[in-house]
Order: sequence, then C-alpha cells, then structure tokens
Amino acid sequence: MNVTELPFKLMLEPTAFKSFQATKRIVRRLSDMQAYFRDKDAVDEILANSDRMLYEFLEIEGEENQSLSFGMTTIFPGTIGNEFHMTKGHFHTLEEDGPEIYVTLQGQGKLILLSRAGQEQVLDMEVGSISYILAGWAHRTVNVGQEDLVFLSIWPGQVGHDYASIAERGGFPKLIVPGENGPVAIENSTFSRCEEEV
Ligand code: S6P
Ligand code: ZN
Repeated sequence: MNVTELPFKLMLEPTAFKSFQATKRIVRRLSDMQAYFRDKDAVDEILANSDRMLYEFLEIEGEENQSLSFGMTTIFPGTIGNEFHMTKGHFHTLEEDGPEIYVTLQGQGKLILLSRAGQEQVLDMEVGSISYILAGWAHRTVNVGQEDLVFLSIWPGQVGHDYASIAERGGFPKLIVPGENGPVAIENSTFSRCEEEV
C-alpha cells in the first residue's frame, strides 16, 4: 500500500519518517557538491579519503494540483574547510512557485533566504521553530551544531526545484562559518547580484 492512499499521522519527532515508506530518498554526498564549497583543497583532501555524506531527505511527493508534498531532511554535522555542512538550496520553479514551511525537530541551524528581487535574510533554526518561506525566496539550510539538524518541510505538491539559478548567481549572498562566539554569517565573495536587484 502506498502511504499516500490513506490519511495517516506521524509524531512530530526526528525519527518519524523511519516508520513509513517515503516515495523518494535522496542522499547528497560531498562529490555531488564539490562546487558548492569554496575551500577546494579541503574538498579534495576529504574526497581522497572518503565521499562524506552531507545530508539526506525523504519525501512523500504530492504530484497533483492542490496536493501537498512533505519531507524530512537530516543534515549531518561537520565542516568542509570552514563552511558548515549545508543543502544545495533552490528556488521553487517560477511557473509553479509556492511557499514552504519548515519545522525544526532536532539540532541547530541557519536558514539562508534570497528573494528573486535580491532581498536576503538569515533565520535561526532551533527545536520547535517554524520557518515560513515566502513564495519566490530561495532557501538553503546549514547545520551549525554538533548533532544532526532534522527538519520537516511542507510545500505545494506541483512545485519544481530550480537549482540552476543559485549556481548562476555564485551561490547565496551569505556563507555561514564558525566564529569566536558561535556561527556567523559572512559575505560570499562569489555571489553576484543582478543589475535590477534592490
Ligand atoms: C523542498 C524542501 C526540502 C529540500 C531538502 C534538500 O522544497 O525545500 O525538502 O529539498 O531540504 O535541499 P535541496 O536544496 O538539496 O533540495
Ligand atoms: Zn524548497
């Protein structure tokens, strides 16, 4: 039986998704994200020993209009050079754009946001926090803690994911790196603003 054929409930806890069969499981390793980290020597050094798993996400995909997709992402702790493990980050596709809600279930994170018009924001993620991502805002999550960062996400089912626009801009405006008193957001020198942006 496909779990989406009948109503169901899950507990709001980090292990919830282990109890059913997700329709999609994606694992991203360092080899999938070499271009995303700025310290290329650190990338090469780690890859020479092992292809580290950075995060995984499990999804139940809603494929029809007015359906909802939802998923659970686990970002494992660690750094590549001085950047924390993070997701690729994406815009939702322009044609079928839609908002998204994240609920943090475990760990400490930062949510980096960038609107198509060039506005930017960084929000803290901590256990019990709910983040509302407006339609049109790209989003990347970063694990800034010592344990897994686990969060639930809910978004319109028909929405696609646009990773290319992030790559074209050279990433997000901010990088999250360790500081003396905890994680800090610094300017990303490879990020390029479009001329029409604010
Ligand atoms: C989907 C939602 C999340 C991400 C997941 C992995 O709209 O934002 O489920 O897909 O956290 O991130 P990414 O950027 O590799 O898709
Ligand atoms: Zn998304």
